[in-house]
Amino acid sequence: MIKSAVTISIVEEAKKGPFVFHGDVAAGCAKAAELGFDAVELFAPAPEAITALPLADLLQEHGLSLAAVGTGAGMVKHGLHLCDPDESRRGKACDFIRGIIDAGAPHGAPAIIGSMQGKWDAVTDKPTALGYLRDSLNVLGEHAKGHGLPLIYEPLNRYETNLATTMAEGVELIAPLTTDNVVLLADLFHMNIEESSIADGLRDGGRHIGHVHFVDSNRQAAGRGHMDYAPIAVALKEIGYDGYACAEAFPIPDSVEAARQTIETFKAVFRS
Ligand code: LER
Ligand code: MN
Repeated sequence: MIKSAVTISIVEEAKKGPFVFHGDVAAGCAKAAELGFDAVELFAPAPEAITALPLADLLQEHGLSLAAVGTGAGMVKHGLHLCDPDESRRGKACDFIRGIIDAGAPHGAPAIIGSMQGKWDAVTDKPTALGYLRDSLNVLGEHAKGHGLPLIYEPLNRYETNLATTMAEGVELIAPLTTDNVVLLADLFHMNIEESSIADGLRDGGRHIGHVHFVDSNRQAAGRGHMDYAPIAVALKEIGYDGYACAEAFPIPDSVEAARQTIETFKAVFRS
C-alpha cells in the first residue's frame, strides 16, 4: 500500500524551497501526525544536523516513520556536486552524501541524490559527467546496501540537470551500474515538465521506482494545480509501487494548509 509523507526542511538557504514545513522538526512532526501522515522526509544542512536531533524520540512520540533524507544541502550550502571536474571536490560531494546516508540509516531512511548529481557542461562533457555520476552511484549505492537501504536517484527537469530528465533516461542511467541498489525517484513536478505522459513515464520507470514526490503541476500541494492524478494512481498500481508518496511542495498558502490539502488529495487518489 502506498504510504503518505511530507517534507520538513531545516536548511536556512532553502527557506524559499519546495518544502511543506520549514525550520522546526518537532512542530513539523506534530502537525504531520495530527493530519494523519505516515512519515516525514527530512532535508537537513549536514549529517551532524540530523544526528543532533532527537529524531528517534520525535518519530516514536508521533508514530511516524522517516521516509527519506535529502542530500541537496551539499549543493545549496557548499556548491558540491558529483560531476565537478575537480576530483577532490567530487570526493567531498561523495563524502557529504555518505554522511547523510549514515545519518538517515538508524531511522531506516534512504538518502536521495537530486541536485547533488550536477550537470554536464563545456568543461565536463556528457559522457565524462555520466561516468563520474555512475562511479559515485556505484560506490554510494553499495555503501547504502551496507545499511540494508537503497540509494535513491532523482531525475530532474531540464532547468536543474541535463543528465537524466525522464524516467526512461533514469533507467538508462542506472542500467550499467555494477550495484543493484539504486532506485529512481519519480517527482511528479519534474515529470510534468519532461514526460509526454506522466503515467507512461511511471511505466517506463517500472520496478526501478523506489520513491515518489507527490505534488501538483505548479509545485504546490496536490490538489492546487491541474495534475490529473487518476491515471497516475493507475500506473503506480500497475507497476506494483508500494513506497511513499511524499509531498515536496511549496508551503502555499501556508505549511499547514499545504499539508492538509496534500493528505486530502492523497486519500482521494490512493484510498478511495
Ligand atoms: C529538486 O528540484 C528536487 O526535486 C529535490 O527532490 C532534489 O533534491
Ligand atoms: Mn523532488
